[in-house]
Amino acid sequence: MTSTAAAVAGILADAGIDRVFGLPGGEVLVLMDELRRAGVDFVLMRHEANAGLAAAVYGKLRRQPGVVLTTLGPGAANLMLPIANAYLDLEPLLAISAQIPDDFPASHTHQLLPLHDAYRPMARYVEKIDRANVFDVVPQALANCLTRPYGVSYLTLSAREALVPAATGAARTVATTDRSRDGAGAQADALTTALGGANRPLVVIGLGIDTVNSARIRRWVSAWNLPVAVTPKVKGIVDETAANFVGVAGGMAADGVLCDAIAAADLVVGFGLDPVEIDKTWHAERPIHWVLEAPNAGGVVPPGVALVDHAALLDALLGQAPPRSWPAPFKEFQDRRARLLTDRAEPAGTMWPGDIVQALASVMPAETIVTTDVGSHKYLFGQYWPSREPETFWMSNGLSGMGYGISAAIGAKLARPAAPVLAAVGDGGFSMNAQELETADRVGAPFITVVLEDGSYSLIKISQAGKKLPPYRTEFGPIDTVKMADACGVAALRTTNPDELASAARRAVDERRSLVIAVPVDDAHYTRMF
Ligand SMILES: Cc1ncc(C[n+]2csc(CCOP(=O)(O)OP(=O)(O)O)c2C)c(N)n1
Repeated sequence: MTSTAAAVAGILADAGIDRVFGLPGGEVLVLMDELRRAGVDFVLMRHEANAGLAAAVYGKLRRQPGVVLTTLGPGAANLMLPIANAYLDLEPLLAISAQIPDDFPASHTHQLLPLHDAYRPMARYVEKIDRANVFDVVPQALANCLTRPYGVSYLTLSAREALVPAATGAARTVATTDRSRDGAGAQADALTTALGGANRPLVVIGLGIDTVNSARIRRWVSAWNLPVAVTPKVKGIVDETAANFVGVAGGMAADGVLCDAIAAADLVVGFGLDPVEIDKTWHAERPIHWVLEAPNAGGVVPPGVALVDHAALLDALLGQAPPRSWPAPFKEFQDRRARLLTDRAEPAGTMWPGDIVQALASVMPAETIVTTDVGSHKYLFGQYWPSREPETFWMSNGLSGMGYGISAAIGAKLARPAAPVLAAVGDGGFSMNAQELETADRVGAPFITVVLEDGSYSLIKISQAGKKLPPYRTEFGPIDTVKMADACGVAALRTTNPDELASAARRAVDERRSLVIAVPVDDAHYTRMF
């Protein structure tokens, strides 16, 4: 007889899930053991939120749901951040937690939380697994995560039900939504006509593009020499070192320049553009020629827009000659953007933030996966890290939740063991989950962490000053980054010398080992770039 827990484990293993991330409690031990027996590794982390964030990145890179498993009550409550993140950052996440069995006495309220009610608004599929429904519910949950836009499924399984024999059956086959191939030719013609009438067109590529179409969209924007911008979460979909790259739109450094460029465009093509990444309202205030393959976050499709298969549309465009040429209409904005990085203030005892990006970019291979946490450093790396390959840049931007950088680095390194991984984090975010450095080493996921030390929640401090409020409680005392890394068993150094930063990072890549590099920065310098 197969227990319900064994059935869950078998379905996940058959679906190609080889790792589940989490932190256990007594109520999930049986399921964990069944996962082990099914050949699914349990990646033991030090906080459920970090486990969920890592799982989602791992899953998205492998084009399957990331799976996180927690106990009931507090462990399940700690899933709020990764579920919210996967919901707004469109990452495929299957979260499973334990729950109090239904037949416990009503007076048993210990650790009882309304988990389904808590997560239903963000998860598109929420169910309680039981012996009778397991072969239906688990495949449905997996398929829902991969239905675009990617998202969250949430399942509970009580420790009691886990042990009960499952009803006999086989896992149901559930298809994810297919893309309509209709209308690609007509939409290609409409876009060509619109471009033919534009002097300053700007293609803004967003989170709604599938990276399988990276080669096609690169060919198109380069063959037609179209000016192109991207939103942060699709950095690398086009080569950001190419001459037609205008910048990263969506609240990063130099946002004023990008907003000015968008305002100066006489045609904005929103290619998979999802406003979930945009913190201003230009997406609603100016006409956009939408080219969407799937609904945007929250299931939104702009009025009158028909979804279209991007591959078919790009193939149709590639079969045509460009309707005209556009000789660098955004050069002035590209120059302004570049100057903000290089017009350096003279740092005293710190490193110019722009030097950090440039030093690291000069030595890290193009296939390096960069993750960031949330704060000023995200704005810096989001705008200026020169992403060259798809799926090589990961940040929380729909939610913008701190704690992402190190967790995402673990998920990314496990998914792409051959690629160097670099996490750029602030000292505030680092102190939220630096303990996962021990996890990374233990599970064989070494990466480089660069901690930009400014002794403050600098993005918030800058915002405080911008609102003309007095500085108040946005600075914190020092925690020695080097000692924290050392305590987790990871080598570390501190430097304000760009050459030393670059050579230390390169050595760690060559030696395939973890390294933490603390870099003192002056938070006032960020304001020159924002
Ligand atoms: C979980 C969470 N809490 C609070 C915030 C608000 N917030 C955004 S940026 C930021 C400052 C981050 O400080 P740090 O990690 O040191 O990075 P820095 O801004 O200094 O680069 C804060 C508190 C958030 N985005 N996420």
